[in-house]
Amino acid sequence: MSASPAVLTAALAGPIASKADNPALPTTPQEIAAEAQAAWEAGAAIVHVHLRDQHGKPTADLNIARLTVALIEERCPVLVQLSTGVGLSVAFEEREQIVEARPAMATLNVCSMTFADGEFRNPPAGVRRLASRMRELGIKPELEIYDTGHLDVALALHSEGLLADPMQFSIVLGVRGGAGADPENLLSLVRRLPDNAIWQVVGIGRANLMLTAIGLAIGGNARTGLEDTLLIRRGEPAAGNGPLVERLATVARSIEREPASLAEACELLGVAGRGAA
Ligand code: KMH
Ligand code: ZN
Repeated sequence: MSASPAVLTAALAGPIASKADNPALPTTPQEIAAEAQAAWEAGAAIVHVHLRDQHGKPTADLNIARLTVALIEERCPVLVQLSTGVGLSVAFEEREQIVEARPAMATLNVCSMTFADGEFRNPPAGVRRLASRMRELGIKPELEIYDTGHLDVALALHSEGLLADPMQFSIVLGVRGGAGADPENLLSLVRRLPDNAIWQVVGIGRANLMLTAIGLAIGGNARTGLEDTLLIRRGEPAAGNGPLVERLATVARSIEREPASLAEACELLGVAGRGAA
């Protein structure tokens, strides 16, 4: 019996790095769409997208969001997951508006936390409001879990009826302020997930490859991309998201987990795609 397909996600740019850190980092809607296509062709079923304004700063501008989603959709049928994390400098009330661009998926960060040198504010009332709006719009939440307490808060939201099954978790390891990039942290979080949960590993920085490989080996899905690691290996900047996804797809295949097709990813996540298998 072959193992289940692995849903691969490409986090194309994130809100923090700039082209000075890696010239391949996409920041305009056109560049983001081109990178989404490269990630799709390399095996990603989902692209996780942060938006930038004309100065390269994180933005929740709905026109930019709508344009970016449309440009991606013109190029390929990959599922678009917009980040409601946006960037640490953007107020929660602006960030939550992003779901009005009606992506298939969007992130839901359930707790406030120290995030490297900044503060990531996710106030309880705002999180409830956003979860409820996403449920109303049929947008699948990607539940970003940076530590064990975040998982407990997500489960409480589920008990309140704000999150539909199956819950989809990103276990994020390696953010300073959250759980460290350590396999033991991964295992302890995975053990606490509900039985029917779907999950992926997000490994920030140098441990990206090691943590995503472990996650795939123990039955999870995995994310990579320039948001998570600017380097493809020590000292070598990644040439784009395509090569990072290609490498992750190779890891998945080598342990008999084919990258999930769009149809397989949609079925697993309970998300409506746009046709192609
Ligand atoms: N970089 C942070 C603002 C998300 O995409 O929802 C957290 C973040 C989470 O990127
Ligand atoms: Zn993100």
